[in-house]
Amino acid sequence: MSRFNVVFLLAALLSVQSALAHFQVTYPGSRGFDENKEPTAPCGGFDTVSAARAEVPLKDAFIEINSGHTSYSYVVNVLVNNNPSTADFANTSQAVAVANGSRNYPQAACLSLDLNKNSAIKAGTNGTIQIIYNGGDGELYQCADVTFVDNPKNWNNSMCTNADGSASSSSPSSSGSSPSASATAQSDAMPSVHFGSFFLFTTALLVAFVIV
Ligand SMILES: [Cu+2]
Repeated sequence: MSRFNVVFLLAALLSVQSALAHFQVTYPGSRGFDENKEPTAPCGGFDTVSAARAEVPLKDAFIEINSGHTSYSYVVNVLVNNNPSTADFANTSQAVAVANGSRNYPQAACLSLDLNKNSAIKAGTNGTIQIIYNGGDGELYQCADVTFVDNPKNWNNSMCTNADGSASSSSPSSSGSSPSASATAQSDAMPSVHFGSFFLFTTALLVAFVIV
């Protein structure tokens, strides 16, 4: 194997690792996930509404994500619309924030939603939940197409967990203030490497040094 092939292979390995480390929506299901398209607004490269909608409760709703970054900020918007266009997502009278905050641990995180913040949300309305996530390598997007109801058929509260072991209550404070996650907010300016990629990068450099 030539030196250039080795270097190319290592570079390819690194970029795969980086892409896999963004974030995923684990509950309820995302409209679609492709790590390479995740930076594409408004829905990570998936512009067609899902045929199958998850039923989400009006009270104590949450989005569960799996984060590859150790430190990140997030905003969750809800649009009450059967089939929002890209322009609708950019319209702040339609895309209303129901959660925002930041976390300082990787993997599972439960993002509580305060659906009272969007007055268009009523029992029986269809909507799209947009998750905007920033782990330090730019904004990333995912969407979930849902129907809001009082008593969802298959909603599972036990899916709301936090990998740092912190309280996994899915209820936002009754005062309607920001979710408790904002209490842990820190500077997002902190340089953020992908989870595990620094180790891989170091190993790759050492291997390249030996082979070349
Ligand atoms: Cu990333």
